[in-house]
Amino acid sequence: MSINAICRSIKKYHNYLIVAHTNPEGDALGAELGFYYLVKQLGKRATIISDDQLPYGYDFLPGLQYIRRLHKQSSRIKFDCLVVLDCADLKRTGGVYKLRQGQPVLNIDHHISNQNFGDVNWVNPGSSSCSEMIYDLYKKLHLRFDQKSALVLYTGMMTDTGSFRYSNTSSATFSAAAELVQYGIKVARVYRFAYENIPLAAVKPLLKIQSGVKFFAQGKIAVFTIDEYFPGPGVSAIDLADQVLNFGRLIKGVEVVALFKNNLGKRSEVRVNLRSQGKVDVNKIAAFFAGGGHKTAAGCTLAGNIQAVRRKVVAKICSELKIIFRC
Ligand SMILES: [Mn+2]
Repeated sequence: MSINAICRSIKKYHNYLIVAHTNPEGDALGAELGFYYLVKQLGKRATIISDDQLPYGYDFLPGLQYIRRLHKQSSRIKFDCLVVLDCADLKRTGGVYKLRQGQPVLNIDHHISNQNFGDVNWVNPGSSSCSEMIYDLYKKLHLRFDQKSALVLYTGMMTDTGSFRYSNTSSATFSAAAELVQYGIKVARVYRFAYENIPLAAVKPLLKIQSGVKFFAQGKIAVFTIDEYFPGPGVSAIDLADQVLNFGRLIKGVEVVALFKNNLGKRSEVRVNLRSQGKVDVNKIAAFFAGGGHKTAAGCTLAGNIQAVRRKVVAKICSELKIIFRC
């Protein structure tokens, strides 16, 4: 199915419940708010809901206050259509998908591992970000941008492309960004807000995580761990994941970066984030452990203690590297 089927659905329904994945980042927030402004422009109703706290650094996004946190009363929210954004499967919404009582699901996503769980699915792994797909929807529906919608979509595209430098950045991404920038976006400011924003309280924990780096496969794998001593006061593990992963990518010769962290609240669960410089398909590795994502950025969640999970996942990455590099 395609963008046309999504457009037909958008014309049909009037009250949307919008959700993206837990551990939300720029693209999840950008796509949610972008879709929210889109349906508002059509004179329809919408609620955005998240089963997670918002990450720091995105306070500049207009409309964040519309994102409600999932709680017991959420079951009273009325909607006639559930829109799931930037999620490869329904479980990535946390508990939000359980609010559904037979309403149709629109699935809009750019993860290659998407399970096509929706009643209408539009999955485009060639798109840089879910936010870029929402941009395409505006164009297809002949809607106009304003400063708010432009800013949230630009931010989503910028963060999922690592500021327009990862391999998912296409000429279409640049065209979309070029158009959005015309709506008064201060690119240097947005970059600063999104990237140069490490809270003082996070600096020492971050340095500790970085100095705990371990290398495997002659330096081709860099492994970081966030465990006992973290999260520190006022800082959550989600907040630092991106900074740690980006640091790993800066190291010469590293092909795969892996970050292991105890899942918030659930000590027996470990969240694994994987990044590849392009040669290794980390989506394949994550899928082996029932996760998914993209070729160069993926994740999975495993039960067990952090050392045991780390051993298992690193062994799998090593075996993939052996096939590619014949080492
Ligand atoms: Mn995304």
